Formats: sequence, C-alpha cells, structure tokens
Amino acid sequence: MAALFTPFTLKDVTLRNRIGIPPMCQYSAVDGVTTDWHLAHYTGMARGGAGLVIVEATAVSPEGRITPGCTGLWNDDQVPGMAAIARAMKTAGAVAGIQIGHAGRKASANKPWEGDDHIANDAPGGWQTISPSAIAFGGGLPKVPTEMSLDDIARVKADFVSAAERARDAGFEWLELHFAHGYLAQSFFSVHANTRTDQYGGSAENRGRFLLETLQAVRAVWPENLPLTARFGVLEFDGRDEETIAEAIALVRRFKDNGLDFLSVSMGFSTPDANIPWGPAFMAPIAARVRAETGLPVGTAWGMDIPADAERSIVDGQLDVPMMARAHLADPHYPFRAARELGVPKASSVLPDQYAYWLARYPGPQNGDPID
Ligand code: 8CM
Repeated sequence: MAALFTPFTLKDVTLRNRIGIPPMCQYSAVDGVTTDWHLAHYTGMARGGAGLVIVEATAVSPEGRITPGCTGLWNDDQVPGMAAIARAMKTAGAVAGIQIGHAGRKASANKPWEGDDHIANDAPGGWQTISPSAIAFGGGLPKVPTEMSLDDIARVKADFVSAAERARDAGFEWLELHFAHGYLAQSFFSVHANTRTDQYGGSAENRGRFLLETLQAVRAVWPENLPLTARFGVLEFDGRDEETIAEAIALVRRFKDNGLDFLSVSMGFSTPDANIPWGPAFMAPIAARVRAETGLPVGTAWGMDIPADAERSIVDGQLDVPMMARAHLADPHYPFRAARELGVPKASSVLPDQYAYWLARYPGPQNGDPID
C-alpha cells in the first residue's frame, strides 16, 4: 500500500489518508458569511477523497479580512454556513479543518484577480489596517498600518478565542491558527514588520509572544481531544534564513510545550523582496528539519502536487501530511489520480461509493480494463 494512502491519527481524529488540502481563499463571502459557492467547493473537494480539508483563512474580526470577500467567524450569523460545510465534508469522509487568522497590514485588499492591491481607506471595502508597527508591506500593499496598542493586542487575542469557539461549535475537528504569510501573527515574529520596543518586539522571545499567547488562549477553549495546529512561516528567503529558522524552531518548541499538535510549515512572505526557490517539494526538507528538531508532526504545501514526491516525503520521514492546494482546483478528485499513479489497487475506492462503483463496474475505453 502506498504510504500516501495510510491513515494518520492525531488526538481523537483520524485522516483516512495523508492527503491534506490547505486553506485556499475563495473571496466569495458576503459580510464574512459563506455562500453556496463555499458549500459546493468544499463538499466537492471532500468527495474527491482527501483525508483533510482545511477551510480558507477565516477572519477573527472584520478588519482582519484579507479582502472584503473573505469569510469570518466574528459573529454568530457566520456559524450556520460554516456548520453546513463542516457537516458536508465529514459526511464525505474528510476531516473538517478550518484556518482562523487576522490579515494585519495586508488586510483591506482587492481580490487577487481584481488587482490584489490595497483598497483606499475612503473607498468601499477600504479600512485602516493594524500591525505591530507602523510599517507598510510595500509593493501593491502600501497602506501604513496603525501600530497596535496593548489593548489592541488583547482584543485580537480575544477575537481569536471567540472565533475558535465558533469553529468548535460549527463542528470543525482540526483548527489551524494562521501564523504565516505576512499576516498579523507572522508580522509580530518578523523583523521586517516588527520594530516594537515593548514586550512584543525586539528579541525573538518578545517577537514570538503574541503568537504564543494567542495559542495559549485558544488552547484553553479548543477541545483537548482535537488537534490544535498552526501554519507558520519559518523562513523568509531573504538572505538571513539560518537565523530565522533557528528562532522559529525555538518558538515552535514552545508552541509544542503549550499544546500545539501539528505544524504546517510555510514561508513568511513578510517582504516583497524574498527570493523563493520555487520547485517540486522545495519546502519538504525545511519541514523535515522542523519535524526532526521539534518532534512535532508536520505538513507542508508548496510543490507537493506530484504524487511520487508526496509519497517519498512520507516514506523518507520528512512529512506526515503533504498538502496539495491548486492540484485540487485543477482536479477535485486528485486523490483518485494520485492513487492510480502510485499503483494503489482498486484506486477508485478512494472516492465515494456513488462514484467508485461505476468506475470499477464496466470495462474502460482504453484497454478494456475498468477505469480503476
Ligand atoms: C493567497 C494566495 C497565496 C497565498 C495565500 C493567499 C491567501 C492567504 C494566505 O496565503 O495565507 O499563499
């Protein structure tokens, strides 16, 4: 049996295989409330056979949305739509995950296909952003954020807790804290974004404080028997990566000591000047180092789409859950394709009976063998 199609258990949750779908924003919500688009999108991917499907970056407060079309869990009206999505994904056999986050200085932007740039504060969808320090990201995101006060920091941590409670009430079983990609939490950790001189800036310990305190606060309300995870950028590809990785690994050890169960290893995206070595499975060795030096199970997205690469990452002990994002946009039944490529017997059995039976039932068109 291919390792990619072996189960993975974390706390009381078992993924039917190692295929994870990381969060992918759909920019299709209205006032943070999901629409028919989301229900069909997530249900379709769950029916495709993945073990874990993580719902897109969902804002803990209105000003924490990346775009005005992002989903939210800052009020109770947003729960029923998310509950329907979690239910449908579980019925399809996937573990229902969700990422909660705050976009910080990258918030208040247009949809990627409508510019991907900041919306002026006085235009519809524009709002004043917040961040650890009053430093703009740059490029197409030039708005200078307001430096957060200690009250702001306490409020956002409380917003994470409320959103986690709503995610729990909606029936999600895997919670991912968004500590990556240059959004608010990553900005606290990053020297590119944080020049504070109080207890939330300066040393690596201080720059990690917001992340650690948020994790601790969420752990107190997230059920002990369910995985609490984070996506965290452990390097920036900015020329000082060895230092950043060492600081990040020290922080991840503290996350683990405070109840983190799994890390989705990613990049910081805190500077527009990063030099990212895109390529097949390029993050896998970095994730493997985090796994080896922290003892936490890990996943990573980014270039994991080739089934043989994903398989090797598990066999070689680099990753526990490789994540494939855009591969599932191209083909929501990607796990079926991966199973066929890896020679899994009765590959169609990774799909629901409603599909699998018919794929195996009749001779296929090419050589007379059934499609699986
Ligand atoms: C969009 C494109 C690419 C990314 C992203 C997003 C949105 C949120 C995020 O990451 O965390 O890597």
